[in-house]
Amino acid sequence: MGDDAVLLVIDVQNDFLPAGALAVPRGDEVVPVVNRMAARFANVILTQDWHPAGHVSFASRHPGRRPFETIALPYGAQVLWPDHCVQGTPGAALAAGLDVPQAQAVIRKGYHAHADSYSALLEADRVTPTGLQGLLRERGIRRVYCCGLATDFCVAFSALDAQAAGFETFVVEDACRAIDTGGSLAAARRDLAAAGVRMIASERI
Ligand code: VGL
Ligand code: ZN
Repeated sequence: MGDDAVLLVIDVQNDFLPAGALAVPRGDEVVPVVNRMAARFANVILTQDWHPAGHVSFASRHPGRRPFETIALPYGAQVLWPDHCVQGTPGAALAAGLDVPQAQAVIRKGYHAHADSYSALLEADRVTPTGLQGLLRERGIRRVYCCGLATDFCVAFSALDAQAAGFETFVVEDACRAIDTGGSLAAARRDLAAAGVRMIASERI
């Protein structure tokens, strides 16, 4: 792919693999697909979910609440998760099988204790930027190809924000896997289609 395209590899981290704290079913299957695809991109950027201990998205922080319940926070509805991707822990590390040494940047997100950030561009308060949009613009990027984990959360939110920011945005469907809780995958597919984000197969890139 040309200099104006980037492969955005979302949260391919140990905690999202089948043995991880917030296991995405068959999440490990994206790794070889991502490795193969990444070899064909001039630009590759990775993201890491990167929470402080006791993060507001952790069910363990909310007495009486269980993972996968939804609560209301000042910025809106928040799904509660098992503790995951705590800064500096093995679970937060990139998957060992990920083979993309050529990646040019790693964007960390979700590091503010009181706000989540599924999106690689904008936190859940919908106003705090991660800086990725500026990086992409300065680098002359026009097309963003999203892949990784999980389809219905961090991949979808990142793709929606990239498209809204004016990048031509794709989700590489076979290079993603979903959590699918409470209808989240169907909702994500609907939102992506409505926003004009295109689904594409890795073999067609
Ligand atoms: C994610 C839930 C919580 C993701 C991150 O990477 O999709 N999902 N934190
Ligand atoms: Zn998270």
